[in-house]
Amino acid sequence: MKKVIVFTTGGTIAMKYDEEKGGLVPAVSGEDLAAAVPGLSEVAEVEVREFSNVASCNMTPQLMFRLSRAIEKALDEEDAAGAVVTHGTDTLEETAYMLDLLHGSEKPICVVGAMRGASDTSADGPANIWCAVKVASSDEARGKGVFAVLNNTIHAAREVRKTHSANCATFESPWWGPVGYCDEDRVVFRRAPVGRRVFHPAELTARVDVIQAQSGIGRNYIDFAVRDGANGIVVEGFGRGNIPPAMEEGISDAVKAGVAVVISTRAFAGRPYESYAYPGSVGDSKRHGAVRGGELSAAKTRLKLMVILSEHPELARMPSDLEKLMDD
Ligand code: DAS
Repeated sequence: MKKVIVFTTGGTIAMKYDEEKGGLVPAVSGEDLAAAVPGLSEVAEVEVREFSNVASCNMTPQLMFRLSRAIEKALDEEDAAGAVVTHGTDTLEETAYMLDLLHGSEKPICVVGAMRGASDTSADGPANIWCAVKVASSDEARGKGVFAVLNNTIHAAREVRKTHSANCATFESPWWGPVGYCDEDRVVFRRAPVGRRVFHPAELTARVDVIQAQSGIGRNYIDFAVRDGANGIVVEGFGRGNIPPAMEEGISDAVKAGVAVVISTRAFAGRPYESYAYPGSVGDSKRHGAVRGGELSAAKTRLKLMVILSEHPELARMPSDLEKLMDD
């Protein structure tokens, strides 16, 4: 029987209703989480390692990086077939993507959460964990990177988004759809994530801020980020990546100060591009020193830029080389 190492980090999946506090709070240990899944021992030999027990709004890129280190070390153990991470759903897609950026081995990693607490009626945690362990121990998932596995569907870490604040079918991969599904007797992939790139920063040292373009805003948030010590800024533009023209001079000064500026899009899918030539267009931002990002959400563009600038800080001053890495 294959062995899967389950890292628990917290989230609703490990929460119960607290009468006194009037809401769900962290309450379930890693061991109890696994013990509550009927039939899990028939899927794989499961070893639980508690990493934390927090709501996922407490996760930071540094914690994600440390989690990645712990998982990669565990997966170096010869008898480990794969890993599962239990996680709050709010930032699940960020942790999954950070792990994916750093994951070079063939062994699958599945990040799993739940929309209902362990004490709620029809808690979805046990079924989700069962599927995640099944996928992590499957041959089908090998060599394909990191996944979010919930509601019987398998999503690529790079593509998945939380799309509903409460529904159990919240995770979707807008535009692309899931890569596969987990059934009672099998794991099925209908497509493979392509274009994964793995990075090897020694530490996560770069700080990157996200600034969302909103109608009528100017350069002040950009100026603040630069003054406050950001190494990179992701500007989440409209549609094709266009932004209010009043932000452009701020971008120019940020780039002159050695801060990398990457344009992403507020749109759910698609990539920014220099289709237009008016003030505030991506072409204009590039003339001011910015770099075009790719199809990633702003949150994931931020994580990728953090990882890249941590490994290659010199790229902040090499826009065309940085763009080749960011626009993929
Ligand atoms: N409690 C939230 C979190 O920790 C939501 C969840 O897990 O579903 O992210």
